[in-house]
Order: sequence, then structure tokens, then C-alpha cells
Amino acid sequence: GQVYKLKDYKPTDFVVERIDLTFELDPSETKVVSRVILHRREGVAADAALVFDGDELTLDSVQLDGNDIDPSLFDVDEESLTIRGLPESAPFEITVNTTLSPDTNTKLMGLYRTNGVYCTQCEAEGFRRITYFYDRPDVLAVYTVTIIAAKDDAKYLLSNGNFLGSGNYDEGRHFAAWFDPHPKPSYLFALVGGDLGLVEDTFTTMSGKEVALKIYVEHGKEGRAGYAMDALKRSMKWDEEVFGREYDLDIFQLVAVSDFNMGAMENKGLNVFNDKYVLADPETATDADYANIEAIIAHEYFHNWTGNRITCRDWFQLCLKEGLTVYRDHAFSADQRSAAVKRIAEIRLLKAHQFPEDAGPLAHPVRPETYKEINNFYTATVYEKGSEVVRMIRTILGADDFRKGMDLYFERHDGDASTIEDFLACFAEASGRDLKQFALWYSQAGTPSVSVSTDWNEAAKSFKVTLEQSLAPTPGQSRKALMHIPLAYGLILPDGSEFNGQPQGGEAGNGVFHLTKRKQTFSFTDVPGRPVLSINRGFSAPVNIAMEQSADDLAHIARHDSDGVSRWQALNEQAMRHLVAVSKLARDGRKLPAAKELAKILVDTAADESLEPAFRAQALALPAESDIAREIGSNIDPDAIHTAREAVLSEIATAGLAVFSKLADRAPTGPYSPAAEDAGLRALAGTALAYASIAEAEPVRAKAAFDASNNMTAMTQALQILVHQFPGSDEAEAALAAFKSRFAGDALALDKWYAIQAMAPGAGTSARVEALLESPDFDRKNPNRMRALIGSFSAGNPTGFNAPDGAGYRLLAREVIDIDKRNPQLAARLLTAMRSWRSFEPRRQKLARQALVSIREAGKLSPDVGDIIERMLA
Ligand code: B3K
Ligand code: ZN
Repeated sequence: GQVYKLKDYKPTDFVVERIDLTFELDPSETKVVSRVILHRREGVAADAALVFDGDELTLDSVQLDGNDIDPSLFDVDEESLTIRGLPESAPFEITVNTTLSPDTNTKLMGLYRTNGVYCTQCEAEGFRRITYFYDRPDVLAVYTVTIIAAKDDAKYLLSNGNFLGSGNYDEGRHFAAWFDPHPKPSYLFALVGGDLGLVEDTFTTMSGKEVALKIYVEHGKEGRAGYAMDALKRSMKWDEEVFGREYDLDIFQLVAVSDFNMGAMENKGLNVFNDKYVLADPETATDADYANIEAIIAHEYFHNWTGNRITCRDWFQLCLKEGLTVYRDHAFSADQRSAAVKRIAEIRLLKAHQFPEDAGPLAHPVRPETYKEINNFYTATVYEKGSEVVRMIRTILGADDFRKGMDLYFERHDGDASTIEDFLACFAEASGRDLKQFALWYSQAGTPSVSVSTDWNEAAKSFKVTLEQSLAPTPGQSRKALMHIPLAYGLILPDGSEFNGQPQGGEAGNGVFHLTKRKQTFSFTDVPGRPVLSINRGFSAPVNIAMEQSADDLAHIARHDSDGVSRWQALNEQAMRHLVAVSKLARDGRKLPAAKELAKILVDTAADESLEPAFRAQALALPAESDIAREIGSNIDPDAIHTAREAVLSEIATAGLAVFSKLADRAPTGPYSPAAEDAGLRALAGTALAYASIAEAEPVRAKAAFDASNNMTAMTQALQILVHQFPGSDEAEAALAAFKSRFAGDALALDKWYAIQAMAPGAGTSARVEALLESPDFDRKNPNRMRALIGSFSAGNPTGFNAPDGAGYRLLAREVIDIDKRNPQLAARLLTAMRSWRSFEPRRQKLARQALVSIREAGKLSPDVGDIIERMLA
């Protein structure tokens, strides 16, 4: 396949002025007419041809200014339409007529049908599956869209922008027309047609304009859209208050569909969502679902400015909209909930998904410089690390200059297709700071390491902190330059108070060390007593810290740090060290040591009523098996890690049984509220239930909790304990059967049933997954269902997926080959679960390689899967 390179960027030869689209919807023969007004860009040769992108299209005819073009003047191939002999300078109109078959579009890119509803997905390159066009983000045009359909086939006809009008045709057909005044790239185009339930509200913007808000869902699910509507209104308000951004159309529409390749899509004025991130009620959605809905509604809404009004010049700049918009949705959620607990969850997620990506064969810079298949770059690195980079800009500049830089960005680039250079220039200008070295965060892949050592001189009352950075090679980048790493810190004195003196040796304002050289020493004087260093507070930089810190020092931080995130970091670090040590002993078949101290500090934390329940739940959630594996890094034996972690869990559980059994009953009692406070109580109760069940080694308590549960959070907590800790028990099987019959026909609830079983630890799970794949209600065409079963198994079950006989790897390989024939994006995404295969012990590595090679040799692969396989085997 072709390799695309950042450095090859070149604008189009022709400039698009506007585009008018007409759709006649039909399940197998949708007719599309596209009229585009263009002119030749100044300086472009008079004989240069117009080359439009296309993919799996049937071209019916093509006209220039209303007349059929002579066949000798145009060519069509697999991926383009080329037209020659066009006017030298005057504007002209190209009309392209194509026919599509939405019903057989299984890639879920372009125009397809889901549950009888017509819908589109165009980012990144789906518009070219609708008509021939310049399908690239730097071509901005004003769109007018007319949709015609049989009324009984599509009751609502929706597109971007403001409503122009609608009317009836003969034979039970009708039409609707839409006009979007904001120039946009084709990836933001959307169309929806179907018979849906509608929930309506309004929002009055800061300048007093009333905006109609409409959420469309499957009939009968209207009652589950209330939380999404509420989250939308809060997002609109927040963006006005925090970033000064007002909504810019008369109407904002959101459609929930059940077959969708990702979470949601920010099409201008017409967001399309995976229904998993819209629909919620206490009976079918967990607290985590509610939090995700809030975050994703906000994320897509925030794209209206960061992504839509200011878009990307090319797909290499994807992080310009994604990293920034994730940063904005994080800031929103932090404001709506407990900021510390939210930050802890972000750190966990970043380390679980982005760090392994950055440490393996799929590592790439936040702004990649080459790609073969852009779909494979919607990654944790572009999104989550991209957000961390924006967060670091704020840390370096401070809140005021950060806001000034954002204001400047909005003012200067509104209506542009921009670059990371444009973005950084706004912050450099607003703050007067040179961000050249900082910009390396966008171009260098890999997680930097910072080794930290300290030196206390009792006689001189001086304290020295020495920091040294390094960055290992990543694919295509063997040599790395020194980065600008902002490390927030605190010096905690013996009495728990904080030392506020300024150090010598480098820039260190506002409690942040700016590490810019390979090695730097910051020296503090007049320190009253030996301080404990709390470093990378709040995870100010996405780096690995290597530091010898005693258990006592970690405990001191855990007790006294003024920053809640740092207190959690210290607890987590202590747990991680112990788990790594015990895992290594388990791998060597040695006797496992006791975890007395760790157990004590965690049980004390659990019982500490001065701490937020959600914080206590986070503290008690030990690093996952995959976190421990990442920390160990190589020659991984997932069974040893599992054994070690279970032993530690059991020791904590036994030590704290009295505390846990009390907390397990402390879930909120009133009517269900998804608010953070109640969710925190439920999280703590669920964690306590798990520990109590471990200590008692009996499923009775969890089964009683399952039977008594009156919301999905409590129900899935109990079900998971039963299925994971007491597999095969009567209680587990009974609960599974009860859940299944209660939620038969509710796809989103059943996804949880599949996922919990797929994540049951142990080598036996692959047989269970095989059996579940054969269930009569298992819909292989539904991405949520595939992710729930295959995705949860391969990415969320270390001992099951990495079973020593290789059965898990073979299962995934077989499914990826099969899915790839229908939906390459989904196949490629599922396959990334194997990205860390080289970090396992030799026997598993060999089996994993065999599975990967079997995919490579399976015949014709999509560019999506082909690209991932090639990089993973390189
Ligand atoms: N921009 C979309 C993602 C599109 C993915 C295309 N493969 C959703 C989002 O990030 O908001
Ligand atoms: Zn996004």
C-alpha cells in the first residue's frame, strides 16, 4: 500500500466553493447527485486535471456545467475520478451521479443502514464512499443537502446545519432540505433517515439565541435519553463559561444508532452516536456508563469549536482536534465531578492503554509523520497522550496565559484547516515563551523515563533533587532529542507541612521543575527537616518515574500530600512494588511473602471516613494484572501475575473483613442518582463486596447482593464477583441465567453479560467464548457485541487470552480474518490487543507469532489489518 507523508502536503489544484447534494434514499439503490462549484487555484497549470477521491462507488454519469463530459476527458479507477480539459480560470460546475447500496455496506463507513435507519460515517475517508469528491480535511465548502425518501421508509430526514424546508411528493414520498452556512470538510458531512423516537429541549446561548436540541433514539427508548440531554445542556453552558464558546446554528441534533464503529461522531450540527453512549437508565446502565455518556456527549459537542470551526489541515494533525478536545472533556468532567477522582481514572487509563502502545511495535508520535491507513491512527496516543500534551502546555504557561493562547487560537484560526505549528504559535505568542523544545512532545514517540535521586544534608539543612531524562528508541526513531518535561513536585516536611522555598539549578516556578537538559540538580537550602519528595504530582507529565523511595516515605506522602492524586499515586506505587516483587517470585515458583504493611495501609484507607468514598474505592483497586505486566516489561508470565495478585488480594481481604463487610452494605439507599457522590458510594460498596467475598471464599454474599440489587451498577458488580471468583458455582450460573432472561432483547445490557463472562480469568475461558459465539442471539455484525465478547476477552483477560496452549491467540486470529471481510476497521481495532506480544515469555511469544503469521498469510487482507499486522511483525 501507499505511504502518506506529512512532508508531502500540498493543497488541491482546484478550490471548491460550494456543494449541493441530493439523495434519493433506497436500501439497495440510493441515488446521489453532487453538484460542485470549483475554480482552478491561482498558479496551477492550465492542463492540470481535477482528481476526486472515490471508493466502491458506481458512477452513473458526470457533467460539466450541465453537459455530459466526453468519455475521452475523464477516467475512473478503484480510487479516483480524473477529469481533464476544465476551464482555465472561470468557475465551473461538476455534477457527479452515483448509486449506492446502504444495505450491503458492512464496513459502516459512508452511507449504511443500522436497524432500518440510514446513517453516515465519514471521518476519516467515508465521504468518498458516497460520491466522488476531494475527500480531505483542508477542502472546506458550504453544503446544501436535499433528501428524498418514501415516508414509510424514512420518517425523519436529517442533515447538517439549519433546516430549510420539507414537503411531500407523489407516491408516499417526501423530502427535506438543509443548509449549513459554516464551511466544512467532507468528513463532517452527515445524513440520517429513519423512523425514530424524538426527545426535544432547548438551550439559550450566552447571547440569548434559542437553540433547538433534538435527540433521536430507537422507538421505545425515549425514556433513556434524559441524561444525555442533560449532559448536552451542561456541556453547552460550560463551553461558554470556561472557553467563551457559543453554539452557532439554530439547531443541534444527535442520533443514537446501534451499529457504529466507534463511540460517536461530531458531524456539524448532527452528531451520530453509538447508542451505548446515549441511552441510560438505572436499570440498564452502570455508573461508568453514565460517566462515559457525560464525557462523550461533551467531547462531541466541544468539537464544534475544536475540530469543526477550526479543523485539521491534514490527517497528520488529527491530535490538533482530538488531543485538544479530550483535554476539554477531561476539564469538563473534572468540574462536574470530583477532580481528584477523575484525574486518578485518567492516569489509570493512560497507563493501561497509551503506555503499552508507546512501548510496543505500534508506537507513533502524537503527530505521526507517515501512515498507510489513517483509520489505524485514532489511537490512545493521538487522543490521550495528545490531551496530556495540552495539559502540560497549561502547566507550563499557567491558567491565565493558557486561556489567552486558546482565545488567540479561536480568534486567529476560526474557519481554518490548521496545524500543530499554528496551535503552538498561539501559546508562544500569548505567553512570550519559547515552545520549540516542548514541541518535541508532538514528534517524538515513546514514554520518557525520568530517574530521580535525592540527597539530604542534615548538617547543612540542604536538599538536592537530581533528575535525569531518557527516551528509548521507537519504530523509525532511533535517536531522540532532550525534551522539556514539566514535573510538578512538593517537599513534605516531617510534620506533614510543605516546604515552600525555591531551589537553585534550573527553572522551577509554581511548584514545577522544568527538566530541559539531560540531567539537572535542583538544590533547596534552609529546609527545616528531612523532606519527602512528592514528584510528578497530579501526573503533570506522562513519563515513567524511576526512584528509590522507601515504603515509609511513600506512606508519608500517602498520609500528608496536599494533593489527593499524589496520595493515590503513593499508595498505588506501594502496591505496585509489592505486586511486581511477588509476581517475580511466583514465576520462579518460590514461596510468596506476606503483604502485611500493604494490607494495613489499604484497610486503614478503606476505613478512613474522612476520605471520599470514590477515592477509597480507587485506592483499594489494586493495579490490574495488565498493569503489573507492563511494569515488569518482559518475559511476562500472566499466570504467575494472577497467582501473585490473588494472594495479595486475599491477604488484604482477610485483614479487612470486618471493615469490608460493613462497607459492602453501605450503598446509597434512596432512589438511584448517577451523581458522582452516590456513584462513589456504590464503587466503594462494590469493591468492599469483592474483598469480603474473597475473604469468605463463599458466593453467598455476592449472590444475595445480586438478588437484592435494584440498579445495573450493583447488579454487574455482584455478577462479576460470582462469575470471576466462583466460576461454575450454582450461584454464578443462576445469576447468569437470571440476567440473561431479564434482559433478553436489550442489546446494551446483554453486552455486559457477554463481557463479564469473556473476562473470567483462567485458561478455560476461551472455550466459553467459543460457545458464546455460537449463541443464537449473538450478532456478529454488531460492533458493540463483538467488542463485548472478543474485545473484552483479548484486551481484558490476561490469563484467559494468553492461555499457555495458544487457544486465545488462535481464536482472535480466526475472528479477525473473518471480521476483516466485512468490517476492516473493527477487525484492525480488535487485533491491536496483541500489540504487546513480544513482552511475554518465549513460549507464548512463539504461539502469538504463529497466530499473527496465520493472519498475514490468510489471503487478501484489508489495508487496515494489513498495516497493523505488518507493524506488529516488523
Ligand atoms: N472524530 C470521531 C472519530 C472518528 C474515527 C474515525 N475512524 C469521534 C471523536 O473523536 O470524537
Ligand atoms: Zn474526538
